[in-house]
Amino acid sequence: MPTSRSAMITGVTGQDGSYLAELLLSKGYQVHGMVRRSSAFNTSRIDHLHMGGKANPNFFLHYGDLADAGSLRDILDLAQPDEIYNLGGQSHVRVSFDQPEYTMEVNGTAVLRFLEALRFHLKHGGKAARFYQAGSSEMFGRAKPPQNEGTRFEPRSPYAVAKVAAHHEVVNYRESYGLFLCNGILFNHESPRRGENFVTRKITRAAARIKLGLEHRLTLGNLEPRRDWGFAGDYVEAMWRMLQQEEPDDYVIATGVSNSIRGFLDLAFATVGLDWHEFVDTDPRFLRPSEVDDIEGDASKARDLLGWKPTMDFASLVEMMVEADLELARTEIRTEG
Ligand code: NAP
Ligand code: G4F
Repeated sequence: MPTSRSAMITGVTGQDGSYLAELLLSKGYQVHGMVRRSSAFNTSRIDHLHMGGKANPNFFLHYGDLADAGSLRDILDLAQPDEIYNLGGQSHVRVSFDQPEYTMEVNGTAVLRFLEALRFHLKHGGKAARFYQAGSSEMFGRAKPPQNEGTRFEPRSPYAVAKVAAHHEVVNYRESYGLFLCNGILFNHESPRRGENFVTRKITRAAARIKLGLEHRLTLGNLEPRRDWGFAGDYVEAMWRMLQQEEPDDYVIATGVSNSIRGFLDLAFATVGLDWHEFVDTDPRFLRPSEVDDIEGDASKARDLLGWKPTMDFASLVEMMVEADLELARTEIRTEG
């Protein structure tokens, strides 16, 4: 049985999971990450925590899947977590139109499955755990900005519909059973660890590779939507703060500043001294059947109650991501001789 505080993270192999694992380990937690089985290695974002000479003795990985109740129950039983962060899911909005049923399964129904597993765990003498649910600004859909905790959800994708379902499941279980359950409503957050098929990373990676001659063109979809982009490292701090409060609640986490895809392109290509208009094509295959045009969050509740505010502005975020992708491209060139 663990003696220090223990946390369970689903989605530990993802962008947010990797930053959160680092944060919790730095605070002395024992961290139990759930990893889904894949035919190829899927742990590159966390290998520095569990492999080689620098492996952290407080970091444990367990096979499991949000579609599999038994694995959830087993990990709860083994880890006896004080805190649970449910970050796992099908996180790509465009893909949710291609896989709507699967998206509802792992982003919506799985949250109910997890909450039931938690109730089972408690009924059978398991430790009471606080629970964080990874909600999204996509839930606001076409609601007018700025959006806050009181804004109506108007979801525009199977992804967002599933996240809205999960949000209400968490509120319902909190009210019905008195459990410590929180919804984070997080606006877009990015980093050098962002998946390569999200628009920010797609752009920073292409800008770097075009600059170094590894690629020549970048093809995107709609360049008009506006997003409120922050740094993922800041956002996992907010998740942790939510679970340290006296009472469970729901919080919007955002920077309060929005930019368009065009604005992101301007800064990313300027960082490498290029004009994006010369390199970018658009293709309808990257369009969505319905789009979220404009989101910008009002995180004043988080600022007032959690003492949280973002540390990185938009320009620094873009520059950091481009610099990281330049370094990766240079390594690729060196490796290939
Ligand atoms: P991400 O990088 O795509 O990571 C998603 C994680 O979920 C990965 O570890 C993935 O495993 C895992 N996963 C997928 N399907 C699973 C399943 N069936 N069972 C167990 N694990 C599964 O996403 P992220 O950006 O870190 O986001 C974390 C969470 O926050 C997601 O739920 C996302 O929807 C939500 N969110 C993200 C943002 C954002 O801007 N980043 C904003 C609001 C909300 P593999 O590595 O094996 O694929
Ligand atoms: O980078 P995106 O795919 O992120 P999106 O759809 O805003 O979702 C992300 O943030 C959400 C928080 O609000 C999370 F809940 C979700 O899990 C995910 O992390 O697209 C951003 C915008 C969209 O308007 C999209 O239409 O960029 C536009 N876009 C234009 N060209 C593109 C592309 N998006 C992608 N992925 N690829 C393109 O080529």
